[in-house]
Amino acid sequence: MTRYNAGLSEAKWQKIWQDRDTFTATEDPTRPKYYVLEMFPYPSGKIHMGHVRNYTQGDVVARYRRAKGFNVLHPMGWDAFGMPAENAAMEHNVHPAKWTYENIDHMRGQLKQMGLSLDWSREFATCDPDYYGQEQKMFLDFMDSDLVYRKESWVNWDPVDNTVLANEQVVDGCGWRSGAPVERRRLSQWFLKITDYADELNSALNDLDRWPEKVRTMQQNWIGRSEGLRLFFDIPGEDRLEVYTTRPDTIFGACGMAVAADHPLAEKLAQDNPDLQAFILECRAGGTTEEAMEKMEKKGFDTGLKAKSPFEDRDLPIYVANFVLMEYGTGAIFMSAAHDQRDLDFAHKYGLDVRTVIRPDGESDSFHVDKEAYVGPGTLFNSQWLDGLTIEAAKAEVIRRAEDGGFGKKTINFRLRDWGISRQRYWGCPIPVIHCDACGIVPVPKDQLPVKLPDDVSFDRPGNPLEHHPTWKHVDCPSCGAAARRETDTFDTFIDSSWYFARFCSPKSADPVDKAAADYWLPVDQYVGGVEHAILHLLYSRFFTRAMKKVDLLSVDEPFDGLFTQGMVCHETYQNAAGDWLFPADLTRNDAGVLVEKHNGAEVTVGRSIKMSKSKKNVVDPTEIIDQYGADTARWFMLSDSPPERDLEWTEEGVEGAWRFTQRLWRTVITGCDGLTAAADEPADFGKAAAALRRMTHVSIASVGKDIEDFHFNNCVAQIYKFANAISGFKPDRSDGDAYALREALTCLVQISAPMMPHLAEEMWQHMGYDGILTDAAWPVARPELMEQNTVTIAIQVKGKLRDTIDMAKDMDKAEVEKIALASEKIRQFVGDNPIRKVIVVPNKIVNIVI
Ligand code: ANZ
Ligand code: ZN
Repeated sequence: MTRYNAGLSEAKWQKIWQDRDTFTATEDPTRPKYYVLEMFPYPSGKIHMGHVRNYTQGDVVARYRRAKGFNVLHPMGWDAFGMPAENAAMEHNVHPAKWTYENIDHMRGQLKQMGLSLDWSREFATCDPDYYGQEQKMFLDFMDSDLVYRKESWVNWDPVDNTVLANEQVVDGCGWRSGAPVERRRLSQWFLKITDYADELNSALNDLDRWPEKVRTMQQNWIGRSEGLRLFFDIPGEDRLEVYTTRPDTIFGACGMAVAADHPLAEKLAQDNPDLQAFILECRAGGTTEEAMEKMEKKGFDTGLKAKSPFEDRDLPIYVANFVLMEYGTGAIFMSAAHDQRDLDFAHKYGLDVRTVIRPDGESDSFHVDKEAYVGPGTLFNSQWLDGLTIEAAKAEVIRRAEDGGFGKKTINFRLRDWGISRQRYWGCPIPVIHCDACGIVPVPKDQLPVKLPDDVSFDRPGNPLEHHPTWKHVDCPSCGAAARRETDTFDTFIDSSWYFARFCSPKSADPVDKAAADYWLPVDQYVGGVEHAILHLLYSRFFTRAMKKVDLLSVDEPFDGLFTQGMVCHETYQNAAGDWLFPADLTRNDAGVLVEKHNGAEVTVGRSIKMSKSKKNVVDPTEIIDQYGADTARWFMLSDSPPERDLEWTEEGVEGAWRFTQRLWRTVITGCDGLTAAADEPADFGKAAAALRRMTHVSIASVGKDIEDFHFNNCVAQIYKFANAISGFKPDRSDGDAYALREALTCLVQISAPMMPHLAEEMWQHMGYDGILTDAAWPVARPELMEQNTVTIAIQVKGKLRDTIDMAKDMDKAEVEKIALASEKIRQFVGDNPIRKVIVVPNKIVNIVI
């Protein structure tokens, strides 16, 4: 028997699928649709094992749904704008477009080798002018619909490279390239009004019941809805100060006020206070990331001003503090030292009162906070008319009195900020507006879109190449004709990935989307991707879907009905004596079986298994695996060992095991078919073994289908192993029943392994003589009546000792069971001539014969 040749067979079937346009999807309202999407890759150069895992999982779902009769859309594209292309331009002097499209060509080839059931006719890259031109058009629609605005805001500024930095480009408070400490600067930036949808984006999470709970929680925390009070404090001689608090119950514990460095009051006071001015500048150094804010030492500057507590005759000192953010709430707070750790540390540092106003149950009124703030539940005290109330009741009471007195307003606040989308970079989608001294901001007329990136740019100095370009930004104002300037900022690349799923519905449309096509395909039924995108990408896509609905491009609110987040692919790490990391491919085992470096035989230190990463070199190149073992082996291994949401440990042994199984499956089918002729019609009678095999067949169909639907691919793998063993163990006699059962089993084995190992399955299907390709065949139907266990194995005891076991029909009559038991040859030997005193029958289990 010939071995299965994965290399030949995979190329053959990939060509057949391609020639037949097997995976090209067309809208067909008469059929139910199923849209499967994996997060599209960034074209970094080559695919990695994380991609293989992600796309294999999606492909199993897509192929299964297709077999179940769905009209499946399973597209692929490229998230192609972003910094790495510009870095390549700077480091290797290659144009970002060339770098990007060459990477895409290479990676497309790699993905095609995996045998994914993708509709390549819909492919696009977000850097295609055709795509980003539509994005620009949509942005103009958003402008018309009041979803866009421009305002000054703080950015990370690299004072050496003279450029704005994205948060990711700030490493430990310094610019990633220059290494210079980052400053904050105010620049005019474009914003999308995601906060208009904050409440809805939050509440609609409850309906996303096909999303992982943890992702919904992360989004909820990010949106950060809180209910609290805006409370107004009078300051003699100044405007009243508005604070936002979620703990109005602690008002009698207030020890002082704090305002942000960018608060109007701080800015005003700084005008004739150089020390305060210096303090404000100090606050502005050190980047805008939340992490940076979290980490820094909490500092304040006493303004000398006092605010009046609204409920009692007490003055509260006002500080400018570096931990209060202007962008959150009102940019001002009252501090309650005893019930907030940050406030407590601040109070200790600056000698403010610590007034304890909440005591835990069981504590007396002498309870007081010293070093550790009390933030748990309890009862109010030291608080006049709040004394004795619970925290919740006290909050409500303070809110009521503040509103009645006209110095407060109950409010809902969100942590979510509007989305700043301006990037001072070249390799992104140009923002389609023009700045005219006479007319202000003028949108580029739609018939002049796309605003294309210029090709001739240089990266020889820091900053934005579009800004440095000699001619590109100089245009005439579309409105008055005077000399004007193009916007040189480009979009945050998260915009590109916020609507690509919609573009796939009609990738060639002359509008951002063809509404009929989008109405047919959306929402995405199953989205698969990494949990690292649990917050931003998914939230932005949810917002974009709503914004696109507002401008009448879409009809749905939510883009992704089902979401699955896959685990990572991990591998052991290796180091030589000098501590350098080593690639697994550069190692081998010596005669003693010890892992050594190939080139010098030196022993290596094996470290624990962690996520594959280039920096630790614990990576395995998918292409090498596919060349050596075939795509089906790689796919099978990806699915086999761990539940798909968990991390998977990549091992050589595991891959070899998967490869051996492809060979075994092949042998099982070839051997099984050898000389097998089975009637097309189901015979009336089946022997015991045939019935058992049929039960296995139908149980396998049902459980593998269910496990695919539930993303339990490792269980599918386990079931297919069991099923293949059962088939190998089946020795058919010459009866019609046996032949039929065997052929049925082999057919179904091939069919249910197809989503995981599509090439091998096609080859086996062809070998079995079926017409047409397996990928077009329907998923087999599991017949419930054949899945029932209708025999039981009964233990036969003589005087309490097990002497025989007999398979009998389930739920048989007791007298009948007794008769069969007594007729057994073995039992007759043990009973001999002894008179039978009693026979006890425990239904479906035991027969005990007492002699
Ligand atoms: C008084 C108070 C007493 C507070 C207490 C907390 C504990 P969340 O839940 O995140 O909404 N806060 C408000 N605006 C702020 C800003 N711009 N920068 C820094 N902190 C700010 O948190 C709301 C709480 O965070 C508010 O409630 C406020 O401090 C603080 F025992 O007010 B609290
Ligand atoms: Zn003008």
